[in-house]
Amino acid sequence: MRVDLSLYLVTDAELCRDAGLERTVMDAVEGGVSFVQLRDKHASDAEMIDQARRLKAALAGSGVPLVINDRLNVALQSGADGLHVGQSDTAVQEARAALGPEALIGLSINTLEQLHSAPISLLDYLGLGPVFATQSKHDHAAPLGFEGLAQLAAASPLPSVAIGGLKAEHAERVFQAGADGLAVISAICGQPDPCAAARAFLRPSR
Ligand code: TZP
Ligand code: MG
Repeated sequence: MRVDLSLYLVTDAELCRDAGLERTVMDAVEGGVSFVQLRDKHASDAEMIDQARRLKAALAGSGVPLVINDRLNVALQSGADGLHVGQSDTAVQEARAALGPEALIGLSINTLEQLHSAPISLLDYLGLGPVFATQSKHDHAAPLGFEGLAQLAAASPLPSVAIGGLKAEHAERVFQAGADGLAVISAICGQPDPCAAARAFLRPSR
């Protein structure tokens, strides 16, 4: 399935707490977010299923897909569009078998070795990162910089989205590096105006 990864929002429950998760996501979509991943390391499965269902309903008709971070059972039970997994999460083969051919499945990649061992035919896209060190993910792998990102993007047979410490000012260099989009948490979640924060990625004021 073709996906628009150009501006990929990853949610953070803590950062979205004040404004509300749904409110933040919908404002960001109005500003141009093209893809949403629900990520919550602390919620119970039941809470996350509930959040995902509400987000999915809010996004209906927008054409913006919703995928779930890590938790296959949440993806299965919420009606989300798919799953994003890291290197040590549910195996892609298991996720594809459970979710079926139409689901969107993405995999995080930090090295060429990981890229070469990825089950490409079962995947829709790759997340490449972190580009920079970030406080939004505690145990993140070594930062790639734009050069490392370019190496991975050049070797990727799938659409790819860069992640990790990215701000609107990095958009041009990310696309120059060959990625198809930017994935962000803190540049949108917790910002006073998530709509404007998203817009800044699409229409840089330079
Ligand atoms: N995976 C690699 S870096 C990262 C994730 C989930 C966090 C990105 O957050 P931010 O705030 O955009 O740096
Ligand atoms: Mg993970």
